[in-house]
Amino acid sequence: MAGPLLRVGVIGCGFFAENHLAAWAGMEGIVLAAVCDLDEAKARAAAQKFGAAAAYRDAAEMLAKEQLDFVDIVTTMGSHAALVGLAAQRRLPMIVQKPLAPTWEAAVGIVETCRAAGIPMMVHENTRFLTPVRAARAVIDGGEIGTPTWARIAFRTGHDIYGKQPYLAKEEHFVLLDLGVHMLDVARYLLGDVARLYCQSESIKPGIAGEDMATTVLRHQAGATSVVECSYASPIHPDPFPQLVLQIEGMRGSLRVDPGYRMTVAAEGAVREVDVSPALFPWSTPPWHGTQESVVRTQEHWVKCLRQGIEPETSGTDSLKTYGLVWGAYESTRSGQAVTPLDQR
Ligand code: NAD
Ligand code: 89Y
Repeated sequence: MAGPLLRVGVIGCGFFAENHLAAWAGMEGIVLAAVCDLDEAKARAAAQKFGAAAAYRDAAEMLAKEQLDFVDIVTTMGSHAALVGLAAQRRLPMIVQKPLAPTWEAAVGIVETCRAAGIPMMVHENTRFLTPVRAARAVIDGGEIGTPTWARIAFRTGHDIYGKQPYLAKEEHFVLLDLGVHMLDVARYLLGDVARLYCQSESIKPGIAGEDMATTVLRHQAGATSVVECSYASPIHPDPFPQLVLQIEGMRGSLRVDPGYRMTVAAEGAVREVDVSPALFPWSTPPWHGTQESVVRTQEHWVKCLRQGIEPETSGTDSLKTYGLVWGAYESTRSGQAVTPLDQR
């Protein structure tokens, strides 16, 4: 551990927080000081399971009573602005789960609140921290496939995501905001920022409020084109959930990440296969192990940046570029036109 112990308070002890809590509990240099959930039984169960000393049902009370170094907000997006406001009043650094907010304006407001308070803030955008995504970026950075010209970034599934996350069925802005935010961030991470985008989306599953399939075409500032596919309505077999698929073509070669954590790199007549399997922890629960490892890597990145006083990769400011794509995609779907990302206007 490089530095003093850091005390974290976690707000939200639902489905996905289990991964955050397991990651904090196992991380050197971190004390899981307190947990909080509106549902007190969930907070108490989480405190007991992950060894937090205190459990609260009111976030304001937790922040008032505990001596925390930072806060981890793992609630759904509708509560983020209020909780960020509470932490910012106490000038507490914070990491906040995606989606940051239900609207573009609210996302900008959250980032501005943190900027005005002068506190570090990072969006918990874990997909770019997946082992296969980091491996693909390392191949690009190494120059093996040359300058990227085209990419496909796809997450298509028919898995019943509504079982664990029933709130998703009610979101009017659905797959682009829930999943698109991950995939669009990966597109930015691998190919750089975006000049223009075009999107088409559909609502396929009966009874849901929002779109569950979206195809977005991005023109990156460096000249590459990418196709970002998001679908929760794909009756495919075998279903790769929750794995993404990547194909990146460059001036000298290409790479593919296929389900099963296999990366194939083809360049200048040679082909090599790389195992890009995630690490397993004692608490990993396949098929979620890839996502779970990315949660650990995301939280490690946040702690490293906090300790060193450097801006995280997915700081609030940086993340607005991703949310500018998400809300640009919604605008494009409505208008039928290609648009510039919202943050560039
Ligand atoms: P959930 O509904 O299971 O849990 C959220 C919890 O927050 C609930 O227990 C609720 O009582 C609590 N809560 C809400 N408002 C609160 C408040 N003001 N104070 C204290 N507690 C409060 O939701 P979930 O499925 O765990 O999702 C949480 C977030 O994680 C969502 O934004 C979701 O998109 C995200 N998520 C991310 C990934 C990923 O891969 N990054 C995967 C799944 C979910
Ligand atoms: O909510 C989604 C996310 O963030 O990544 C995949 C997902 O968990 C759907 O289950």
